[in-house]
Amino acid sequence: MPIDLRSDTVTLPTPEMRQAMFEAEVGDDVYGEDPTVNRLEAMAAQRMGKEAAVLVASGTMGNLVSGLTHCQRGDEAIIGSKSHMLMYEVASLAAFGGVQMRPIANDERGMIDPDQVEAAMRPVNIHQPRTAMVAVENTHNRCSGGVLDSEDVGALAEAAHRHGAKFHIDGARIFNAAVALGIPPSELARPADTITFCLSKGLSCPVGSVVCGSKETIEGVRRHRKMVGGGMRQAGVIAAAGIIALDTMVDRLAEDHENAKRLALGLATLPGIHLNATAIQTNIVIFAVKDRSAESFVEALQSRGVLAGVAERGKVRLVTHYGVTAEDVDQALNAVEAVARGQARGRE
Ligand code: TLP
Repeated sequence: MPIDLRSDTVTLPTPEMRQAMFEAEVGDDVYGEDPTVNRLEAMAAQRMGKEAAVLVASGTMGNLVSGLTHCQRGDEAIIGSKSHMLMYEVASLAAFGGVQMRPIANDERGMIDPDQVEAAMRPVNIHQPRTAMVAVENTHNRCSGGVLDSEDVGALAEAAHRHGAKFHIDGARIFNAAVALGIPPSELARPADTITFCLSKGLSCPVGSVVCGSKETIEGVRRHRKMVGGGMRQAGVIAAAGIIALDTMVDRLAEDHENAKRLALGLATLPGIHLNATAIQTNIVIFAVKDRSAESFVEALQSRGVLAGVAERGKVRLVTHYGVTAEDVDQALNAVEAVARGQARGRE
């Protein structure tokens, strides 16, 4: 079996999840009659300190239906230049919502500068779109799992709200951020009008994400979920795994963070590999390779039993998760070393 470090999306459900899915009490969720979905949504809202929540098929759908709820056609949304919403969601909010996406540079940690957000806010002017939403990502995927703290999100929310825009958090990995900071996720979600988090990544569920917000906002999100075909029926089989995830899989994310740190510190000692290992706070490690493409590096790793991903040009991504042990990390480091040294000798 290869060591699969491509993503935490490859995690498999735990035996307890499978059992809970098998036994789940279900009903038609579009009628609001699935007791297991209702339970998960109540739990999720409570964890995020919000009034309400709605289960969606994926993180991508959660971000889309949140954006559709906050923005009208012809509006503008301010987002990070390296954000998942900009890079990897097939321009869904532009395509389906007619929303113009306005990127602002993410720093190394995934933060965007609140002053730059302020400066990008549109004045009321007949020539210009309305700034309807500011969205940030926490943790930040393309910024090596970087974490925003309560002060960061507070400052961005304030900038948005001062100008009448809504504040959305793509919290696909918000539990990783909360565990890294040692605070409840509700503290990070507090200033957000909507927050999406994924059950299907480090929390190891087979499918599902949740959008949380005020009762009124979530009614809008639920309506847009239906519009994009995301109204599911006996979705309790999905929600059952989500309940187990929230109960049993959050605290253990600290292990993934330790493994990522171990991996990063090991990588930093290898020739031809560049990263700031001390900056790794959560479960995503991105490193640059010199004098060869990230694609060929990933291919060479694969032949040595390690699956990795390409983060961007010249950069390789490794993600630790529930299916990866400390021994796997050491083995992966050996494989990377062999590829890196082969590369240094021009042989791999
Ligand atoms: N990220 C995936 C890929 O799409 C890149 C991964 O392997 O990391 N927000 C963030 C920050 C994400 O990292 C992802 C998925 C999503 C949203 C979308 O979630 P899904 O895959 O459930 O649509």
